[in-house]
Formats: sequence, C-alpha cells, structure tokens
Amino acid sequence: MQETIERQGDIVPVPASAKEGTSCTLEQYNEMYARSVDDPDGFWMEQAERLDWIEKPTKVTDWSFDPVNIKWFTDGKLNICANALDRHVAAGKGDTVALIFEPDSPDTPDRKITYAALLADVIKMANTLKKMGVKKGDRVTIYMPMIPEGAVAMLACARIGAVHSVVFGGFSPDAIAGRIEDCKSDYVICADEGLRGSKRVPLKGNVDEALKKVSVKSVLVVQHTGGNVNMTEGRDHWYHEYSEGVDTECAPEAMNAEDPLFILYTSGSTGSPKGVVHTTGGYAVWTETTFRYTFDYRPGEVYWCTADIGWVTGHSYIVYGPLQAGATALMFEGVPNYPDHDRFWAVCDKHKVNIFYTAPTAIRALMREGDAHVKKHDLSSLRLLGTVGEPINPEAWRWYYEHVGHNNCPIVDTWWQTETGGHMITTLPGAHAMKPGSAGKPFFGVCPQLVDNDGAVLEGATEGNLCITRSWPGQARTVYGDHDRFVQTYFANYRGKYFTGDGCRRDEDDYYWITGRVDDVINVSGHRMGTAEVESALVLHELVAESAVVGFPHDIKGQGIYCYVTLNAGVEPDDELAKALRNWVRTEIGPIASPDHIQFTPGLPKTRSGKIMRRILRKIAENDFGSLGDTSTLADPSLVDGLIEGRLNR
Ligand code: 6R9
Repeated sequence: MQETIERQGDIVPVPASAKEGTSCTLEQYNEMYARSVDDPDGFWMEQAERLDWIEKPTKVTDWSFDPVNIKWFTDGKLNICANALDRHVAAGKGDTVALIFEPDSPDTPDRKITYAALLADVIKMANTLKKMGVKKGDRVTIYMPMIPEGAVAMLACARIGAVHSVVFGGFSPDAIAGRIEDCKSDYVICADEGLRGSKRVPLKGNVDEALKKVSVKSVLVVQHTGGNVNMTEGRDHWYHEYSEGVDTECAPEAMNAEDPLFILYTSGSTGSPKGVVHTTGGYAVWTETTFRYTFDYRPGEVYWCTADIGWVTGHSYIVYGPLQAGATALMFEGVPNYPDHDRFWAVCDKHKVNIFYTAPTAIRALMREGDAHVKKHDLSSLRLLGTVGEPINPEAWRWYYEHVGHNNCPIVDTWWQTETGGHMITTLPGAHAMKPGSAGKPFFGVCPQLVDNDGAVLEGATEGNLCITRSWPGQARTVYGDHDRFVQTYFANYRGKYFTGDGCRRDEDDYYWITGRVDDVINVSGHRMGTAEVESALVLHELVAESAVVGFPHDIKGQGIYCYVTLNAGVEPDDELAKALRNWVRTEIGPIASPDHIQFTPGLPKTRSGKIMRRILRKIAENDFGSLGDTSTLADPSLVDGLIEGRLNR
C-alpha cells in the first residue's frame, strides 16, 4: 500500500515502510556512531567479525595523519574474493543468485549467475591468469565492458593477490597507455568489443593502439560480441581458448590486510590522474559495512547500481560491497536511453529491483523525458533509492522520490570519493529524516570537520572546506609510486587532516550539504575531471598556444566543460577549428571529456606575475558578469571586455 508522506518544510520523514525491519533505527545509529568514535578498536573489530579471516587481526587502528601512515587490521590475513564468494558457498548459499546480467539489448537473453557458478568462473579466470604468468603483487590492467566477466576479472586478480587497475571502457588509447605505464602493468584483460546503446566500442582495438606506446607481456581477450579483432601472436590470447583445461581449484591467496588490492586512477587539480591505492582488509570491512547499513539490505532483495565498474562506485557497490554481503546484484551493460528512455524502469520492472542506486545526472536526464516513461512500468518492487557522484538538486530529488519511489522509498544521497573507498556521509534509511539536496549524517567512524581557508575550525551551522579528522578503514593508503604526492594532495592544506577538496555547509540539525569542489576539479555527469588534464590535451594540438578550462552550470550534466583557447600567432579561429579541437580532446582523453564550449581569445587574463585568474574565467563562463571582482591586478585589464563579448556571442 502506498504511504502518504507528510512533508515538514524541507524535511521528509523516514517512511514508515523503511522503519519496519530496519537494521538501524535512529537510536541504534546514535549509539553505534558514538561507539565508533569512542571505541574504534572495539567497534571495527566487531564489524570485521562478519568476514572470514585466515588470520584474525589482533590490532585494529594504527594510523597517523601527521606524518601520514595509515594502517588497519595490520596483522590480519584474509582474501576478499573468498569473502565475496567462497564464504557464501560454504554457508550453503551457493544457489543464491550473485549477479543478474541485463544485456545492452532487451532482446538478448539475460543471465543469472549463482554464487557457486560465479566462484567457478572466478577460479577459471584466476588459473588462466596464473598460466599467463601473473603473480601475487603484479599489476593487471582491466579494460572491459559492463559484463560479468569484468567483475570476474577483478575477483580473479584479488583471489591470486594480483593488483587490478580497472580503466573505464570510455577512456582513450592514450589514457590506457598512461595508466599501464604509471603502474608498470605487464598484463591486460579486455574484451573484443563492448556494446552501448547498440553501438560497438572497439575495446581490443583501443588496447592495440595503446600498446603502440607501451608494451606488456600478455593480453587476455574475452570474446563478447564476436567482432573482428587483430590478435598479436605470442602476446594476445583468447580467454575461451587459453583457459581450456585449467584446474578447477585455486586456493585464495592469504593476503595481509595491508597488501594492495587495487589501483584506481582519479583526477586531481594538477597533473596527470593519480593511481589511488586501496588495500585489502580495511577496504573489505568498509565496503561490506557501508553496503549493509546504507542500503539496509535484506536477504532475497535485488539490488541495482547503474555505475560502471571502471569507477569506484562500480568497484565498491557492484562488486566488493554487495558480494561480500551475499546480495543479488544486477549488472547492466547498456545505457538509460536505449532502446528508449524507459530502459531503467523497464529493467527495474523486469527484475523486480528493490534497491536502485544511480547518479543525479541520469535522474535529471530521465526527468526531462517526462513521467510517461516511468508510468509505463510497475515499480512497486522498489523499496529504497540512492544517488551518488554529485550534489542532487532538490527538484530532481523530488521527482525521483515521487515518480520513481512512489512517495515511500527513502533516498540515500551518499557522499564519498575514490579516495574514501566507500560511503562517508549519508542518511541511513531507517534512521534519518531526509532533506532533499543534503547528503545527511556521517557514517560510523567518520569525523567531518569544516575549516576556513586558513585552516581555522568552524563550529555549528556554517560553511567551509570539508576535512575528515580521523582515519576510517576504507581510506586510500597512498598514490601508486608517489607517496609524497598523496601527502601533498590530501594532508598538506590542513596539516593533520584529510582534505576532501569539497566545500560543504552544515545546518542547524548537523546535516551536511556538499556544495561542490573547491579546487580545479570539475564534476561532469558525476565524473571527476581535472581542468588541468583538459588543458594539457588542448595545448598538445599544434595550433593551440594556451588554454584555460573551467566548469559552468549545466542542466543535465551538473557541470559542463568551458575552454578558453589562445591560438598560435597568425592562426585564424573558426567553427571548424572549434569542432576539431573538441574531437581532439575526445581522442586524447575520451568522450567524457568533450568540451561543451570553446571560446577563442587573443589572451588569457593573468596577474602581473603570470598567474591565470580563473575566478574571472569561471564567472564569465557562468554568465555572471556583475561580480567579476577586482580586475585591476590584471596585466591587461582590457582583455576582460573581449572575453565577455565572446561569451555573449555563444
Ligand atoms: C563516489 C564518487 C568524488 C567527488 C566528491 C564530490 C562528488 C560524490 C556526492 C558528491 C555531492 C554526493 N560527490 N558524491 N557531491 N553529493 N552524494 O563519485 O567518487 O568519482 O572520486 O568523485 O564527487 O565532489 O569529491 P569520485
């Protein structure tokens, strides 16, 4: 029966349906949160007990933010793949469906893979990797579409102690090459092609291109579409052939809690993407615990996270979180608008999805298509909704709540980052009233703090830079090969604290509202992008002298990419060149980095010491000309009028 929710101003109370049978009421949250900060050792040991340890840790917390040295469960040994699969099979849950695979086309049959079958698949892949020469500690690059074999590849690496580095299937050959080179990976797992909205993505072709720049020992190719690909003798192996006859047993490697599990590249405000390193024990406990409490998962439920395994959300909340919790997770290969704009809802209806987790950009795009697409399908199975990746505007929140969640599904707005491994700030469905647009409350063990630009701590209802003052189990430990960069990026701005790079407001009820990045990182459709990366790609073009890239508000994407470009002397700008530059960035980085606007300018506004005044460029891109602030320190203040004129012309 549909519940009517009484709205109290901006507060939406916990729906009665969410209180029933919840694993965490408000009283429990308060009690557990207090314990998690008063007695972290006891609290986290208790959470860790849900997992199988090969050697139980005797030590829980062991960290410092000054100097930076982060360790959890230091003397414990475990294998996360065994916790995701073997543990459930041993407990008699082998017949429970682990993954439901919904292919790109609704006409292609779906697949349901039980825990026992998934374990067999992972063992086969693990032994194939061993046959290829992969050893504990080796880095393996995974470049796969959203098919179960992507998850199988990750779990197989984890099983044998290899460190995976998943590269999102939308990234370019250059981006793959850079990541292979940075982590010195000798092995690649890819598919022949991917499918997205009936279009084929040449995954193996892109790997071949990348391998013209860097070399690896072997490439394992999973046959998916059956499309034509080139195989290099001696280097490339078809998975279905090479795996023939491998052993059907493979004991999971005993990993130290602090052995690296994976590297995932993410954008920062400067330089090339950083290889964020997560280790085994803390990450395992963090993803299992956050999955369990944030989604209040109940046995038998179908859970669907629409992220790609190439992002951290896919790592933590398609693969490691749900599988360690023994859940049934849906994996979708396609896109929200193929064959039509109702695909998400058709899939929810078809598989009777109970928990649905997606990004605000997708909600906004689908909202724009109208309610009819939602109404066509029976969404009564939905019990809980979630969002991640960027702030959600209250209008999109309300639409999601009313039209998708039929006014009785709690929405969890989960704030977290690649570096945090899992959820950090979110309401818990059975415990907290919701405020549309606010992520809510800190998760167990998370101690947020707001500081001003000088690092002074701000108390009460206020707004500032979001820091976290204590370590949590799922925290990233380092940047691959560059610990100093890790320290400089996250711990140098405010000594002794982890700085998130986000701005945040805390209201009178101690709810947290993320306001967006305060550094030169932009968030395009929930994807993090360093403006510096787009700038470096642009200046690689032979006609470009200089560029400055900023974000601007975009109705669907949240933020769009605005590029100011100065051409070499004598080169005349025109629309053709703008188009060429757009394509150039797409090929250099990938389609997610496509510029929305290119504005040519004879020069960039700089201070006399040569620093680009980004504040001014941001305001102009936002069409906010009234508050440009002080422009008198510019070397050439007259440039600004030309920039405004250029903006008005587009
Ligand atoms: C999980 C993920 C992290 C950045 C983060 C913040 C933004 C993520 C958010 C959110 C507001 C939320 N972000 N979740 N902002 N509300 N619920 O997205 O990781 O790709 O590393 O991005 O995304 O700005 O700093 P990642």
